[in-house]
Amino acid sequence: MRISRRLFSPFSSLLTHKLDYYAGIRPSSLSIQEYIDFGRRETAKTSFVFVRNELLVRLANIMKEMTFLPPKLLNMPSVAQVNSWYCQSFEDLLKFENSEAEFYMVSRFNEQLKVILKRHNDVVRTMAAGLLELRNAGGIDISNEKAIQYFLDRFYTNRISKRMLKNQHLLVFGSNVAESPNHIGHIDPKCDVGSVIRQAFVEAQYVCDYHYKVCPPIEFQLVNKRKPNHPVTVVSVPSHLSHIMFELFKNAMRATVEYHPDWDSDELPPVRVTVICGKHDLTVQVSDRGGGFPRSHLDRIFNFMYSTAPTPLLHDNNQPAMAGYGYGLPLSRLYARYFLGDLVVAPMEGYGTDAYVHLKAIPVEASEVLPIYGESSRLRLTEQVDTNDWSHHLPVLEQPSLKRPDLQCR
Ligand code: W6P
Repeated sequence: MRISRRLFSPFSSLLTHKLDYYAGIRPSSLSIQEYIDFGRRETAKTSFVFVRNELLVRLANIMKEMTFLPPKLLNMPSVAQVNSWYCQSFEDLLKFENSEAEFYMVSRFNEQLKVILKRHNDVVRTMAAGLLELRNAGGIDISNEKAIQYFLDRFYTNRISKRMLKNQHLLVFGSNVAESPNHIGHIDPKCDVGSVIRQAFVEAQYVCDYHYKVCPPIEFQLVNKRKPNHPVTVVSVPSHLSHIMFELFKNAMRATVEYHPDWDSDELPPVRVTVICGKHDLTVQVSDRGGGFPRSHLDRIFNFMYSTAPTPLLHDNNQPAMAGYGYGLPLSRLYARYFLGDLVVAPMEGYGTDAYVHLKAIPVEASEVLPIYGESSRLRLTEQVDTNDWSHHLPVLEQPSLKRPDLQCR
């Protein structure tokens, strides 16, 4: 209570009341099919009514969780900054709470959404800065590291979902223009998986060549079990898939190149990509022969704390950084899980690594996974439920070190 009052000090009691009200409503999870139907059937006005309410609900649900973060973290300047953006956006949306769905009101709402999207552009980077501030202040221990990871998974999932809602609304009913007339907002009902993956490979190849002057080739196999000899298409958000694949390719390429120093591109073992489209699941397997790493390191490749590099090693000339310096993998897994897919990494130490991306192949089955604020999430954030009910020695977790994360282990 003390925390929430401090955090929302600029907030009137009315706003605090509204926050509690909207945080008490469960977010409505939509399936990809529902997003499509919505885009086809609804109007700018009905969409306005739905999006206005749903954004307030999703915002309030995560803002409420934020108040239960360790106070040490909440007090870090960058985290306070992020929090103030959230408060501001909540207030901005509340202004439309009782508006009639008239044309000019809907366009004002759309302009407001654009302002909010822009305001929250740097949330991921700013939260990362906040974690660094906490680390430099010596404020991280294992118990709150777990709570922080739990929170960030939910916080970023929530962010992905709100941006999806806003973008769908603006692309389908606003003046923003979709990538193709066949798209429904960000959704491509006939997403050509093979071409998205190849494009992501080319982009990763560019980054890899830039960093290492060499790059392994790709070996590509695509099997359509549903419609043999047809291209694999799936109803999906191409930007999410391409984000995930780009990240996986950078990791696979980096491992391959660093495991074979001084080898030329044409000598390097290829990154093998296998795409299988089954009845329910579409699976993409990415195999590298980059030496793998011990299974005990699996936790840390998805750990936000561990992946926070002290100085993001962004390259000069605005070139994107190579794998391993950022939130690529943990965020990619959230993108995959957002519509009930997954990202699984399976290392074979001494040889290489397999990564699997699973996506729902059936649009009605692909529904949003959204964090819901409640007693259970509050407990996970505040109680240290560190059960010790197995006999093996619990691994002594290293403090996240200040050196850059080291995915490789030879
Ligand atoms: C590695 C580490 C990794 C992470 C994700 C995907 C592929 C790979 N390969 O060595």
